[in-house]
Amino acid sequence: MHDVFLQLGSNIGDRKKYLDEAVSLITFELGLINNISKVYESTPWGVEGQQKYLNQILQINYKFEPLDLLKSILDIESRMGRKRIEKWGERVIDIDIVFYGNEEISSPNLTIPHYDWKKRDFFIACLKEISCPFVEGNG
Ligand code: PH2
Ligand code: MG
Ligand code: MG
Repeated sequence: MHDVFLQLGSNIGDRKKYLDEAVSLITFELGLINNISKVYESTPWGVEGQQKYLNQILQINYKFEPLDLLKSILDIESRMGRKRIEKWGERVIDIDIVFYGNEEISSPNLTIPHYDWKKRDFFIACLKEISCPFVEGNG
């Protein structure tokens, strides 16, 4: 089993409903949720003129390989109506892999840990709340 941290984000439409839907799909299709943070509202990072985000991080036990996880996540995002029009465009749902155990992966389609997690307050807040061992001061 792999100890995986996923971050959810939504900044269009009924944001809370989208987070909740993602949480159920993840539970049924990817693995049992061990821990889940509160929902945080945050200012869009790196982009202007968009609605605020709701963000949340959850920790699951995942059985398969990182690329299997990526494929399943992209499939859930697209079934939930995610349209990829521009980089950092508004989105009904974004599911990012933050940590996949201790693994470090740098491939064209996948970077683990998430390339930017240390810079974004909303990642740190959620990770600290659920005592993520990969964050300094925790574990
Ligand atoms: N995700 C982005 C870009 N900017 N800002 C916030 N507050 N929350 C996000 O999840 C987020 C963002 C790209 O994935
Ligand atoms: Mg993202
Ligand atoms: Mg993403």
